[in-house]
Amino acid sequence: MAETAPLVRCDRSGDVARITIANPPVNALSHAVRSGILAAVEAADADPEAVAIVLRCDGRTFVAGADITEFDRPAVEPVLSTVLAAIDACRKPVVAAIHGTALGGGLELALACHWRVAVAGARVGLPEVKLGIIPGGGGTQRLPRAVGVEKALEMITTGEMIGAAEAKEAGIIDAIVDGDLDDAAVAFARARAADGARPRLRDREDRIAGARGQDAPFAAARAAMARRARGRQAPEYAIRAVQAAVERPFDDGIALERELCTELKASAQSRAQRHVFFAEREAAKVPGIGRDTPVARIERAAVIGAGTMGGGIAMSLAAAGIPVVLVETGQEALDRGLATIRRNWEATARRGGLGGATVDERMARIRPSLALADIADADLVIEAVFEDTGIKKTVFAEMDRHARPGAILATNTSTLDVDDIATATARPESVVGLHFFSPANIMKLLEIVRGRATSPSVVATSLAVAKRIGKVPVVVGVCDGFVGNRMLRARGRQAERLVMEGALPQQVDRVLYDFGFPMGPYAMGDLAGLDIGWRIRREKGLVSPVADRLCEMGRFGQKTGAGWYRYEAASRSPIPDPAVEAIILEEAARAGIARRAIDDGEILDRLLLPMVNEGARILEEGIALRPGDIDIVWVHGYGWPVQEGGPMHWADARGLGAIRDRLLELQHQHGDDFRPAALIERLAAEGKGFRDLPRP
Ligand code: T1G
Repeated sequence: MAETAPLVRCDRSGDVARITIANPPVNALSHAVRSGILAAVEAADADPEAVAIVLRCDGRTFVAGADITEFDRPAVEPVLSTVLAAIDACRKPVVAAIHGTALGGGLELALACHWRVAVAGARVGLPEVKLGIIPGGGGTQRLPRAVGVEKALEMITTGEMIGAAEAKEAGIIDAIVDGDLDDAAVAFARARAADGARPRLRDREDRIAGARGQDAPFAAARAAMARRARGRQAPEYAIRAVQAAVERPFDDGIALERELCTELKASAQSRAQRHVFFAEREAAKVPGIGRDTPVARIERAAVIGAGTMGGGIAMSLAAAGIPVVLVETGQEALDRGLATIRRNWEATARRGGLGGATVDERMARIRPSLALADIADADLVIEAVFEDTGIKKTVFAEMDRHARPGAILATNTSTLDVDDIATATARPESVVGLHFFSPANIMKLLEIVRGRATSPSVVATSLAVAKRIGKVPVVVGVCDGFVGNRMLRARGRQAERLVMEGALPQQVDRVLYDFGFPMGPYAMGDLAGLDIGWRIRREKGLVSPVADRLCEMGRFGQKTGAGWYRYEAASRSPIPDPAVEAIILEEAARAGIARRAIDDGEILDRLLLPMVNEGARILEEGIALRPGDIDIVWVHGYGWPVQEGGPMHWADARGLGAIRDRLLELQHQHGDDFRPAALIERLAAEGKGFRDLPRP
């Protein structure tokens, strides 16, 4: 059997010991790696020929953290803090040589070293809160001692990484090296051996002493997290751990940190967030799309339609460095689209979010045009015109005529039949749906809608483009509404029934807000504009009594100052409107409905269970490959709270037996909208969950 390469090895560069971690793909700190580092540190420290130690990694990155796959198992010694204590005890200077992303336990490993050097492109962070936990390897105790309390609180409670220059400025990185990192780290270590310095962050007090007895920085962090991470436990636990770093001796703080991290690791929120972490990555793995599937080079793109969606899509492409031709039919619409793009980037620039680029540099990547012929050089053409099949087919016929052979022709449709649109071209194998979510330059979800004829290469290229422009892709099949909007409609039907039967918009919205959504269906409708749904209903001959009356009154939502709610000048805060309640009462009476008080629990079940039910049918029909894909659609496309893991994970956590029983109850009370999907019946009967479905 082939000898497996050691996960950790130790060699010498002259009089400097080098410990190398080689655990692809991200050098995660598995038990074997931790054991290897411990042995290597002890050996190097005992080596009489070695005057210093460099800790480095093979591959594309320094250690990116603990091995998350080990979290569901009991911790096995040596745990990370045991390894870090051995580094603490080293008599020789230990230098961490950082490239790629030193994250979580990786940064904690580096912080336990005496010195840290990095290449300019390196990034560091403590992203544990994104997994529903807090740093468990001393990060909450050492980082404040390196960068001060405020910066440490910001980094730990947000989980965001920072670049090497910022990290040096803050006090994490001691030197940014040019040229070969290894050579530089060895030379740096040798120099430190000569000057005898062995600074340990655990011994430093200067950056935290000023915060002793102060509540302000912690109160400010709590206020920030109340807005940014509403309902999540981990940020609060992180603040407590950092507060302990200030108020308690180092080892007491370490003990509290470990206690809090261990508690969170076992929490439902962390299980949900770890599920989302892996589901995001799983969603990009599509059967039949492998490393050998050709991925086309996308060097130039074109977007047809400079409206809200087209403009946002053009921004996403341009921000990723892909030049875009933005095509409109009229100068006024084109100018309006460009002005909106510029305004958005100016706002981003004011927040320092353009990553060093200027607004003009970004705008220069978008070439406006009134001629569809200008898409001729594009490798990817994305249509974002009016949501009407006829119009889209006309545009696709023109795209087919002007686009170069081999170009991908994508539609941003949010519900329409991609297979039907593809019939307008002579190249259906090149047609795909790229369903962006508004605002397209912000929302991370991208539903890649695979038509019957869509080629594997077009799917593979769409996945690559999604990653390149910072989107989270989910490949879905063709049906009305694909995955997200099809489930949203199921929820919307119940929201409307609940308001007719006795609830009010503000109660329905509050129930979902309290569950963790950024807003409920009524506030969301007012934000998006009620006229959109109204047009679709009229085209399909559908009626929504209250919503139709609001639209007939010109109440389209925020853009008209009133919709389901009213809005005072320049405010976006929804204000319940008695006029709307009066309309609801009238329409309920007209429909012969005896209204009743409806409790929050029934509202939540009647909103979320039909979504789970529809999700089960989507899986039965093969429109989604896995339940985790559906979870990713809802977390990244509709604001499902990440600490609840997505609708299918949430249903599994509640138990499909209980879900089935509740659906049957609701079916008995409210009709066949709640008839359990066959898949739920089967899994519940087998005592299983969606997570037990075979992986595609
Ligand atoms: N553990 C296990 N597997 C991991 C992993 C990890 N920490 N990080 C990545 N992977 C897998 C991932 O599932 C994928 O697998 C492959 O590596 C490539 O990842 C003690 C307790 C480092 C920025 O949260 O943010 O340390 O799909 O596709 O886009 O206090 O991975 O190939 O089978 O994401 O180049 C803290 C999580 C852990 C970092 C690279 N660390 N990782 O992104 O590749 S908790 C994190 C990332 C902790 C300590 C605590 C990213 C990345 P597969 P990828 P990428």
